[in-house]
Amino acid sequence: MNLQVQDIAAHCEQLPERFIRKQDEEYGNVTNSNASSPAKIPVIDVSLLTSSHLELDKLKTAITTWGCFQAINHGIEGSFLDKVREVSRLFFDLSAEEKKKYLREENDLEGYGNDMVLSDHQILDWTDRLYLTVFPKHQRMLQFWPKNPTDFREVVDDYCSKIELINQVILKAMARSLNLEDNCFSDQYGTTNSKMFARFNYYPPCPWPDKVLGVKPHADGSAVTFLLQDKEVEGLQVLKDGQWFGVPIVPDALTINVGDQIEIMSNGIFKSPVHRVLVNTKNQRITLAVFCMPQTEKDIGPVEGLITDGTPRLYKNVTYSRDFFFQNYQHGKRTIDACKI
Ligand SMILES: O=C(O)CCC(=O)C(=O)O
Repeated sequence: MNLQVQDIAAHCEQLPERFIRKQDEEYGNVTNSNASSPAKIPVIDVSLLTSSHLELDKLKTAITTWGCFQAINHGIEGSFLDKVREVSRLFFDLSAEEKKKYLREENDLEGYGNDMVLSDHQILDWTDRLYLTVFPKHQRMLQFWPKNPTDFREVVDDYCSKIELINQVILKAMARSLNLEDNCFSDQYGTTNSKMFARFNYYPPCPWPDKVLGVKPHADGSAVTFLLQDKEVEGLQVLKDGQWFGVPIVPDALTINVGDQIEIMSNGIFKSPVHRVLVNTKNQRITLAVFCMPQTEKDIGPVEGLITDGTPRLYKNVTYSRDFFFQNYQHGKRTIDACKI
């Protein structure tokens, strides 16, 4: 098992070669940011999505252009979001010895650790993670769920249940924004509830921020992703029209993005955006990404109502498994390209 990035940040005087981004890789230029342009990531009021056509139109525009938005009035109290941030921080604050109790197996994602290494050429991300399956409940691997802080499990369970409620609202709103049946996306989830993974991301300060990335450019394999940003430290950027835009911190908002599976189900109308994370020299950053998606036993594909003579089917029906996604992701490739007709 490699050293955790937190240990490298604390003890190494030289940046290990394996983290250095190459200028010639796709999107390899770490400094190519559009920091001078004000970010225009749309803000959507979730409480209006069931009643306001205007808000539905805003949602549609947001996810057909940016693929993401800042969700406000989503129903989770700011004080509870702070609690989620606190248990996440307390976990990463534990000693290295204590955290290693939750270390993932070398070839598995579940648990605590840094990038899973799949090839000698892979460039590593400047982040440590705790990766947990949350739903369905019977698939939880509780040996990886921290016992310390003592309320970690309860808080994460509660948070993810609340996220699932918002997820259902968003899936229906997406469908209505296209004049489709409310359940046309959720029907593809099958009879069981969604699958949900939580990824706690810890980015230590880095003396070489122009040489590394917190997370390499990628799009998500989920249907929908819910990101709880750090309260103070920015770092996330989204690619739009060939430019990187910083995603600002909006108090108490959740940053929501479309994943590959909704891009496929919407036959390419909604975009699963490429995004990446920059790091900085001074401040650690902690975020929590929750990935919601159908059970993998079920194939997904474009909704029939969206396929017409003028808008032919763009994607095959696929079983979008975690392994299928990560085989491409770790090599910096987009999994969705393998789904195109
Ligand atoms: O930490 C962030 O801002 C984004 C994390 C992310 O993209 C991921 O976990 O896939």
